[in-house]
Amino acid sequence: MKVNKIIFATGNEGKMREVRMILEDLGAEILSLKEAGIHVDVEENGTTFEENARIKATEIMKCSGEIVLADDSGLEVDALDKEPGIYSARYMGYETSYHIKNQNLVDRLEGKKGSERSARFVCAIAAALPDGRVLTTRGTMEGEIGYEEKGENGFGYDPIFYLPDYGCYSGELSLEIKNELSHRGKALRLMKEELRKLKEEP
Ligand code: ITT
Repeated sequence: MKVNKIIFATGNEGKMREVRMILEDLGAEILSLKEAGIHVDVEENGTTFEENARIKATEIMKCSGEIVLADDSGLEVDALDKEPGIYSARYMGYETSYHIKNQNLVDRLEGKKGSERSARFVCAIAAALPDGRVLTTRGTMEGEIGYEEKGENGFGYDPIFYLPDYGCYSGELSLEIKNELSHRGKALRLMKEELRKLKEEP
């Protein structure tokens, strides 16, 4: 099967930077929605990360006819019943700045220490193929919610996500290191293997 053009269905530039770097050696052209000239707003009304990724990828595949990858990702905070979870982008409203969202999560964990602040980033990736098949992969990155924002890199909740094993915040990681450790990096590398297998198919 030909795998020379892939659309990654996201409007998030931070994600796109990570994706391009990881899929670079697949030898395929990777286009964002904007670059592919697609302007559809897909309603992510699933109840799991996987379901949302499948909905998004399938919808965009139908209007483009190309292989489409989509991810759904988010932050699960254990002490908050895994909030914001699949609502991570919508948490406190799409227009609310991450500075405010991050401070709100820190405030809600007041009085909690160490492992009581445990959290993880989750990423599910779906690939919708023109022949109707949909493949999914998942990756996670474990950590804790810190006490204040740190670091200028990354996006979203990266500045409050502390990695105890590395003694730093996700917002302090270079793109290269974040891609090695992150939920999206792990899920994408698994998906890259699936895409390599597809390339072998007649
Ligand atoms: P698209 O739907 O267009 O891809 P989005 O930002 O809405 O963009 P999601 O629905 O997957 O993407 O929401 C994921 C949210 O979870 C994202 O906006 C961040 O708030 C958070 N998030 C996911 N991965 C993250 C990461 O690597 N670093 C920081 N925050 C992340």
